[in-house]
Amino acid sequence: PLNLENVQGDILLGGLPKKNETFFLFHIDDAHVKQFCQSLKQVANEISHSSHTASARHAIAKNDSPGLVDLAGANIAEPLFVNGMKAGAAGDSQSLGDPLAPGSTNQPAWESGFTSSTTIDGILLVAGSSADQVAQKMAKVKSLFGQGTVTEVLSISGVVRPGVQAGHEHFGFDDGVSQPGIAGVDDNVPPGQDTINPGVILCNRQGSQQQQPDWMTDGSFMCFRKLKQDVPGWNKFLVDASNKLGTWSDQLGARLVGRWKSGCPVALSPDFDNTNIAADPNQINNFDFDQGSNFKCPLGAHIRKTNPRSDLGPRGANSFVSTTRILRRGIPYGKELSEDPNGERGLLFVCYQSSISAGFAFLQRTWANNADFPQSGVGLDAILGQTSSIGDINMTGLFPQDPSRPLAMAGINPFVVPKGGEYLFSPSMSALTGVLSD
Ligand code: N7H
Repeated sequence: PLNLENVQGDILLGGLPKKNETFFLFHIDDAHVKQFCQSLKQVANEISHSSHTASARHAIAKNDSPGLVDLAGANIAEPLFVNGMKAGAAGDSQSLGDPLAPGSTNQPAWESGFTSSTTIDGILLVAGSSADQVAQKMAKVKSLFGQGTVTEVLSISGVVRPGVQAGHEHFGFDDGVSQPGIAGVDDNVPPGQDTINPGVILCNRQGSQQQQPDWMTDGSFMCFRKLKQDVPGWNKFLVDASNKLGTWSDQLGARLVGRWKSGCPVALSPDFDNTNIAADPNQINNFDFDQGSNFKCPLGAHIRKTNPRSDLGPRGANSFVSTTRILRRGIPYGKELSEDPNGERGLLFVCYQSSISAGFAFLQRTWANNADFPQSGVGLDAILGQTSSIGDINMTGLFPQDPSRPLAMAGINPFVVPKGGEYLFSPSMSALTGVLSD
């Protein structure tokens, strides 16, 4: 049976409450791997597991480090993790479709920390109820790493949006609405929220797609992406395009996402934002898509691309769609548009899964970036869809009155731009205090 206390706190049971969160991305000094590993025992004492509700939590995840490769012994059956998200022939940024840096054939147009030659070997994440609390806790945990064992590559902080926007991402949509329930972990999963096998999220459990070395049992791969959002560009596009096309900006936005800003699904309320539906946990996820049709929800809407529900056949824990599910644990970053009109903002996207190739990378490459999924000619995912060259985005099905009418987002840049990221691994608590620190 699952031992929840063996699983790090950000993964199951909705993660832990977070208002502020800092991600410390570090390199492990080659000459000090042993000391680093020894310090993990102390660090693990500060790490919360799923059955705690402490307000701080940390994930240690290492990629590329000589230490982990040694410890792993046997091969890790996830080449995306082994090779990393980084640039270059072996890295995954190209296959994800991340736009290339000007003049480069293999370097993504990421911010410098993520392309630095100092590799990201691990990430420590601390969350809490204020920036001060997080800073203090981070300083404490960092002090537990042995002297000279780690160097900072990047430190990135996120913050939940203020007031009524709490829980909403920067385009204004309620986020974290649809998450799968985990069999044996989540009780009373509301209707429409599928229950998936624990092995879709945790390694070597029922439903895992890959067999990993024993020490990885109950760990989970973490995908981290810094995604910049062009909020004024998105808002302007919605107004301009909806004026031209005879709809209004909120409806166009809702149809591109598949939900209104409140979280109400367009599949249940195609014509207006029904906040009663959004407020009712028994309704907000209780829908399917009209198979093959886009009358209520466009086939290319973000939530239909990333969770096609019944589009591919009957739902249920053993359906194909259930093997692609992820647990999303991201947080917005950057100031409010009203406070800092020229500042950068977006989403520090985090998700957990037992297989990156079946989870995040599959959703991005095979569905979001595929103009012919779930049906020929529906276009890229308007939020996430990308090809390595920034091009036009075309979608059909945006207009309930005339579903074959195309919307061409011609000549504009996508509104979500990747700034960097990495594939990491969050080991179980017993691996942290045992095999990884011995
Ligand atoms: Fe998405 N958005 O604000 O438009 N996402 N997402 N996402 N997303 C969802 O159900 C958004 C991103 C998924 O089960 C909602 O929580 C933005 C990545 C999945 O019905 C909204 C960004 C990936 C779901 C957004 C972003 C996904 C989902 C609806 C980047 C993985 C659940 C609210 C800046 C590859 C689908 C909710 C389901 C929902 C937005 C990123 C995947 C509003 C702005 C990178 C699986």
